Amino acid sequence: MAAAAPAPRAALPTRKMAAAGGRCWPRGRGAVLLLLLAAAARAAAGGLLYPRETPSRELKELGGLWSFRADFSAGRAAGFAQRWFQRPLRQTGPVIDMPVPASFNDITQDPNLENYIGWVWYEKEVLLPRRWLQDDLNTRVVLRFGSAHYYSIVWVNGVQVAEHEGGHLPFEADISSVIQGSPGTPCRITVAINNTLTPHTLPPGSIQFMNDASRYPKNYFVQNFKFDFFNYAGIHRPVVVYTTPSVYIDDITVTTTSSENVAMVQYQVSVVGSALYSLSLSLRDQEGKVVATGEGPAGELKVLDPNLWWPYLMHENPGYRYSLEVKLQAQASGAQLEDVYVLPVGIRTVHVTSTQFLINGKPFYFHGVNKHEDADIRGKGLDWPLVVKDFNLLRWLGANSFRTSHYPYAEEIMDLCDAYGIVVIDECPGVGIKTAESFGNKSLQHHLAVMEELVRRDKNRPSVVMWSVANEPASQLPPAAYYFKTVIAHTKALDPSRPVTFVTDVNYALDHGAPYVDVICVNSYFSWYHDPGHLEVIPVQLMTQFENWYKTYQKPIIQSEYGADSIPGLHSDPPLMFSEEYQKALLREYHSVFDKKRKEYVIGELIWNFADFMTNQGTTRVLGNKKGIFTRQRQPKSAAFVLKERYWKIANESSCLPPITKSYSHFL
Ligand code: BDP
Repeated sequence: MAAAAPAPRAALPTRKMAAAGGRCWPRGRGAVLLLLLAAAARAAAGGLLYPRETPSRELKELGGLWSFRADFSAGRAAGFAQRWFQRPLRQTGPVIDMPVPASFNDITQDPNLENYIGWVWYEKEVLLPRRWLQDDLNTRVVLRFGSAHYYSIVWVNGVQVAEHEGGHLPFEADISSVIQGSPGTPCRITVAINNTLTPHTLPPGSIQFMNDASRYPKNYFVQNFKFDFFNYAGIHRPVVVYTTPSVYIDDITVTTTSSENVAMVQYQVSVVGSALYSLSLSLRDQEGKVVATGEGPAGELKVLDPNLWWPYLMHENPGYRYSLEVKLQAQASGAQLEDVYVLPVGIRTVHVTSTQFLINGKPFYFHGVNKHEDADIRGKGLDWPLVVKDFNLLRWLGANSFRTSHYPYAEEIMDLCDAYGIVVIDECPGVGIKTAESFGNKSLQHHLAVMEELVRRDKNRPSVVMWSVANEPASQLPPAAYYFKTVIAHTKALDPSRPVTFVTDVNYALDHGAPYVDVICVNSYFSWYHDPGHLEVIPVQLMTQFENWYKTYQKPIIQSEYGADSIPGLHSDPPLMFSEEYQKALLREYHSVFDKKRKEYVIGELIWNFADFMTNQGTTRVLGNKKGIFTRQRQPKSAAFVLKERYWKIANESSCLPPITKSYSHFL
């Protein structure tokens, strides 16, 4: 991009700098290390329950139009120098309307905003209910962001309340003391967001200055990264303000086991605000009947004849969830307080053997997709019509699973996976880790913190059956051994109940991370990136791939990516690359090998990709990546029908419910 201004040489502010109004930029290693330590500390602290309305909690959504201003100044730092957070944004200069949630990139006709790198500013003035604002020490008011890309600083009425590194995951701030005593006056929320990537962010990236004046304009710079999707930025997920009592349920952790006709739900509840409290729990089935009760911050609930949580197509009633109502009674400042939180709970088990993936003791075969959060205009912003359309397409296709390639998806999407029984491999934003620098200690510390945030967010979700800590890292580099050993051990310590993997495209004999995973997830693009046009190489190359991996590790294998680009409407027989026929033929060649190997140790196949998606511009990308079996507008290409036929066939073969298509006919 041609920048009128020098690029943000050091784009991430330290906490101190932000508190001081952001006048200085961190320079050396120390500043970033401090930042990472702070991130680690933040990630470890407290719970982050999804905000829900309950008898004790109120909620206000802040979606809609926000004021927006990108800082095009030299160094991108005018907003901090002029303290834009201290007054209404419109008084600092021209603002435009920006929808939230949405990426800002595709909303205007301005190519400089589409490709903008640096700080952008968002602002919303909100009238909060009077009862939240009275000087009432017993109400806590919390401002929560579902996600913002990538580095965020938040002020309320000019006072900094939050700072968060990383997109794709939620963060929140207690704003009670900042808003008290001003009923009737709108409260001003200002957010500064920076989308610059560094070698130590997830995903990693770097700013490159093009100093050759004979080839580039003055102050020209680009952002480099090694991942294949457009680097959308902005406030991508819902922003809400919600209340709790001042003594509140901070976190709940639930794990489940089951045998024969009995299930156990182990729970742990943490409370903040007082040591003088009592907790009672009741578990209700979908008819509202209480099936088990408990007391105190930790314990076990016994459920007789449980309705297990089953994946889609494995049971006639998939995605069964109980409701765990947690009730807190506490004393605070002489008052009796009550907090209530209701958590959906699915009872299911997950086990991995050397050849199988078992859900509730039954072999589970992943026949699914890889997705992206991506669509026209809204970019990566959460969009309900798109979300529901995608789930309808998934179920039409007969897909029972997806991987959240290559970052955690919105909580609202995860809720639907839980509800519909769509099984999830939950991936963190560890994509494009390709340089030795990104395997260093700074990056490692940050990766650990991100895994903490992800596990904290999704640990109670029955749909999540495995964590993926990265996609296609340079795991052939020697430092990858210690790096993945550490990240995987840390993830297992955070959550001993789920297997952990990362997705590799490195040769089985060179991969330093594979010894630490529970399931081998391997990507390959035979007859596409390798031997392009030669479909006949697939059977031998794919067979060799599987046998080598299995011989080396004796662990079950998922083909976590395979596919081919196709331009919808482009036809060729015999099949040539980029035609719909070639995409279909390539899939079929892969399928014939899967069919042999799934009788042995191959436990899944995930197509790349569910839908076409936007990428950086490049000579191999035609308005984005076209490996979707659906277009970006969610219309099926011919390959979608090939997969649909296959997935329903596999489901029928492996289901305990003959004939399964009958029970699910409404999706066909
Ligand atoms: C794989 C990556 C994925 C890409 C895909 C492709 O994991 O993110 O989009 O290749 O090139 O290597 O289509």
